[in-house]
Amino acid sequence: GVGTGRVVWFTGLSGAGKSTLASALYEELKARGVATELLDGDAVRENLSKGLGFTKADRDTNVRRIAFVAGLLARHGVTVLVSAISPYAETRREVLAGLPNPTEVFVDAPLEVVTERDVKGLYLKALAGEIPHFTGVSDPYEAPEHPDLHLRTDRISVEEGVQELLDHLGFGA
Ligand code: GGZ
Repeated sequence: GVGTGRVVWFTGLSGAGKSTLASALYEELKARGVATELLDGDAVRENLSKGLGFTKADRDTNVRRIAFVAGLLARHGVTVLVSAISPYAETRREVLAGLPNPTEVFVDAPLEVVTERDVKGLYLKALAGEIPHFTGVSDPYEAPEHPDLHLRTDRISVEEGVQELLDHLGFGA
């Protein structure tokens, strides 16, 4: 391949902090002159995956599209940061296995914590039965059993999480 591309794949519940960590890492890498790109669930669903819903089939399609683009970029030397719930372990395993230098990051906060945070009010609606197929409430989330990195966002700050990521990825201090 061209250069030293890689894919850092953030998986976890809605509100666990995937996008926050991925965008903070993105800024840090950019500041260090690293060619980097961010594929965020929200932006992807407005563009690349517009029209897809939250059935298993649609989520898997979304995840495979993201992985396809991530692979193209990574093979041209880009450090690609993916932020998507990607709730199905087997689908994650399959797509990550096809990507160059993959790192699976489990962005983990207990359901009680994300429900309490409820940044977008989605958990309240989901618990009221107003959102069918809501991850963690009425739809599965299969946590990674052996992630490359496991970040408990209810226990560490964004800054600490970014530092762990930088250390793990070999960007040092
Ligand atoms: C989960 C949902 C749902 C349902 C809308 N289940 O916290 P958010 O709001 O900004 O991020 C969530 C996003 C999930 O999209 P992903 O592409 O990451 O999901 S997947 O990887 O499973 O394809 C959430 C919002 O969309 N959202 N409905 N039913 N999250």
